[in-house]
Formats: sequence, structure tokens, C-alpha cells
Amino acid sequence: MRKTTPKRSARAAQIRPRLKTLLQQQERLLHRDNPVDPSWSNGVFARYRYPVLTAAHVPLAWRYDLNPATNPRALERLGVNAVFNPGAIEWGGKFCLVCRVEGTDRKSFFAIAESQSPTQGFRFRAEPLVLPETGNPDVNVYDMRLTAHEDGHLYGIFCTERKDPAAPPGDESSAVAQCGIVRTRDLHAWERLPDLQTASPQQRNCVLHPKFVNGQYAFYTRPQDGFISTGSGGGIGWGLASDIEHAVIKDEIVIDPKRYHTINEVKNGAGAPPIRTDRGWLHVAHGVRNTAAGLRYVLYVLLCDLDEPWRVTHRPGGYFLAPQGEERIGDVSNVVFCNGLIARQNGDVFIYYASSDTRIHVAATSVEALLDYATHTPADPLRSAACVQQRLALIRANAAYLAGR
Ligand code: M1P
Repeated sequence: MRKTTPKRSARAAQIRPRLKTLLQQQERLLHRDNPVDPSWSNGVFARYRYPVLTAAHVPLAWRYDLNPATNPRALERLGVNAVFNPGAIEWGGKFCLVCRVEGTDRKSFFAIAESQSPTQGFRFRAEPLVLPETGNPDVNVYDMRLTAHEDGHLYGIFCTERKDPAAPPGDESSAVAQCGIVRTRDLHAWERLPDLQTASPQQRNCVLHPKFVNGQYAFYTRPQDGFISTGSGGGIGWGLASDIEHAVIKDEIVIDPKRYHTINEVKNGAGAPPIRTDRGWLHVAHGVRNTAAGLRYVLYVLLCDLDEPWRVTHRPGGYFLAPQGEERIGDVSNVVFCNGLIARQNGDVFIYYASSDTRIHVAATSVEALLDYATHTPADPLRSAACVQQRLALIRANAAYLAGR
């Protein structure tokens, strides 16, 4: 039996009340009800009052040394800065989010949080995901997109970032982003495959299409010249790779370019893997514009042809979801970003989006509502005068309808 010395019990007494309080606070957070936010109503999707995951949801055992002998003051040893940008999948009857967890040291890693409910009660598994590496170690990994591919594997497509070998001396910021690939059959054991190869110097926001196209693996890509700036690249790209174990895209085309004075004038990127519907492949993507206060990231919707998924058939104008309220504030303010959604058999859709690179929220909608939105929202006419005409058409149609009632 372990002997309790007066010194040890004094330390335990010191640590226990504080940790007990922290644990109680966290349990309250994890059990908190998350009602629909009644103040939001555009008919297209519902917002929820609270984020579904934050840094405060991360288990205490990942942050604190719980042993009073080695941490008598119960100090946090490994802080967590943010939990955001999750891939999402319904798996084994649960809603699973593969989150980007960022330590206070700025390095991100992946961790799975699960719940029986799509909108509340998410709890991290006991340990973070151990991502195997290639011969070229990752410095930072983030933003996993989960694709249940028809080849039988569940793929995780993510961004792997390493220092730019061409950076001049003293430049400790320039990085090269590329597309990392892992796969699993059980959401526990992950196999790392070589990174995707394309002609682009930078790749971020890559997404694997769930079906073979012309017998090949199909990727949405986002070619860029620089880590932040698009240069001659930008836009959502598309390419095929014959072998996923050595994925090489030889021909990359841009299927949804950035455009002057729109919500994606600076850049854009694919979000979650698209939803297959009878009207086509539905995408929730992100677009970035410039403002005097910096970049603004919003979500937008795209519909692509069912048989030719690289062909955009509907591009509703404007944003679908933009940051509001506390969503506007965080580490990288004025950002919403989505790389995971869950489309259920019954037509319900849960869009997991992060705000300001800090926390994760959910928006609830349906395939029906998204298709209605995608096919009936007019495209951006690209000029103020044309926008007025668009609005006049709506106003006058309404006037005629109301007069004829
Ligand atoms: O900081 C906002 C987002 O910036 C990047 O997106 P993009 O490549 O389109 O600029 C990503 O790093 C993303 O993780 C981040 O949320």
C-alpha cells in the first residue's frame, strides 16, 4: 500500500480543490444544452447559440500534470490555444469531428471529438490522433477533409506545412504548403501515403472527391504561387490521379476562379467533400476578400454537374454564411472556414464551421434547402447597376404577386 507522508497529502490537498473545480467546470461545459439561436433566421440554415467545441473542451489531462508531487501548484503545463477547422463524418452511430487543435506553441495536431448529437455534447477521445510521417517531416499539419471513398477507405486529406528551403537567411516565416494524405478503415489506425504531387508550388484546401472519375482519383485543389498570396494561381482547381498511393496530378484546371470585386476576389478554396444530390454535387467552399481591416473569409455554395463534377452549374451570388457576433473575433478575426459537414441519409445537413481560427460552430440545414438556395439564388451580376436590376426584378415580382392576391 502507498504510504501517505504528511508532505504528500499537503500537496494533494493543495492541488485537488483547484483541479476538481476545473473538472466540474469542464463537465458543465460538455453537458451544456445548445439551443437553436432564435435571433438568426434566413430560412436557409439554423445557427446555434454556442460553439460545439472550444479550447476549453480539451481534456485537462492533455494540459495539466495531474500529479501533485510533480505539479504541486496545479499549473497548466501544455496550453491549448484553439480548436477549429474540423473534418466531419458520421461513424459508428456518432458524429465525429477530426479537429485542428493548436497548442500555445502554434503547432497544430489532429484530435477526434465525438457525440451522439450533431449539435452538442462533443467530447475528445482519450488521446489525440498520432499522424504517421513521410520521409520529409511535417512542421505543421491542419485542416483535414474526410472522404469516404468508393474504394472502401476513409481518406484524410490535410495541409502539411514545412519551412521554405528557398527562404533567404533571416526569413523564418516563408513556408511551403502541400497536400498530405492518410487513410484508415476504422478511425483509429492511420496509414500515411506520399503527399500529393502537382505542378503548383503551393497546395492548400485539397479535397478528395468520393467517387472515381474516369477510373481515377479526383481532387479539388487550390494552386498558389506563394504561401499566402495566390500569385498566378488561386481558384478551386481540379485534377485526376491514377494511383492514390503515389498521387500525381499532371493536368490541373481551375474550375471556380477568384473574381474581381466579389466575395472571393483574393482567393477561395473547396471545403468539405461535396454532397451527392440528384441535382449535382453540392459544395460549401470559402471565399476571401480584401477589406481595410484585413482579409474577410466567408462561406459560399457551388453546385457541380453530377457526371462532370469539374463543371460548375450553379454559383449563387454572395456569401452563404459570414462571421457574425463573437464569430468575428479571434486569433484571425473576421474568418469563417469550413472543411467538414455531415449529410445524413434523411436529408439533414450539419455544417461544421470554425470562426476566426478559434472555435467550432454548427449550422443545420437540409439537402433540399441547400439545393433550393443553390438553384434559385441569382448569380453575382458583378456590377452595381446589374445588382439594382436584379433587386428590382424581385421587388416588382413581389408587387405583382401582392397586387394579384
Ligand atoms: O486563417 C484563415 C484560414 O487561412 C487559410 O485558408 P486559405 O488557404 O484559403 O488562406 C487556412 O490556413 C485555414 O486553416 C485558415 O482558417
